[in-house]
Amino acid sequence: MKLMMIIVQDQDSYTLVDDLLEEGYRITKLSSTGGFLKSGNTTLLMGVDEERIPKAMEMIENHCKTREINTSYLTMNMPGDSYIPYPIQVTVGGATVFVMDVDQYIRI
Ligand code: 2BA
Repeated sequence: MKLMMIIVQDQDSYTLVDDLLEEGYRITKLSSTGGFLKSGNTTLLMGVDEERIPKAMEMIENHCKTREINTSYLTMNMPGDSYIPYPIQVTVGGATVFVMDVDQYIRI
C-alpha cells in the first residue's frame, strides 16, 4: 500500500473527491494553507494499493487545472524600513502529489 498526499486548489477538490469516491478510493480531506500564497487549498490523504495509483493520477490530471493567480499580499522591504504591497502573478499548479510507502495499514 502507498499513501498519496495530494494538494489541490479548493475549486477542483469537490468534483475530484466525488469522482474518486465513486471509483472506490478512501479519502481524508484536510483544509490546508499554502505557505507561499498563504491562501486556502485542500490536501487529500489516500491509502491506495499500488496498482490503483495510475488511475488516481489520471483522475487528478483530468480534474485539476493550472491557474494564474494575481496577489498583492506579499510585501517588499524598502530602504528606510517601510513595506509596500507588491503585486505578483503566480501559476498555481493543477496538483502537487506525494506518493509514500506505508509500513502498516491498520483499521480497528
Ligand atoms: P503555495 O505555497 O501557496 O504556492 C502557490 C504557488 O506559488 C505555487 O504553486 C508556485 O507556483 C508558487 N510558489 C510557491 N513557492 C514559491 C517560491 N518560493 N517562489 C516563487 N513562486 C512560488 P504550486 O507549485 O502548484 O503549489 C501549490 C501548493 O502546493 C502550494 O501552495 C503548497 O501548499 C503545495 N506545495 C507545493 N509544493 C510543495 C512541496 N514541495 N512541499 C509541500 N507543499 C507543497
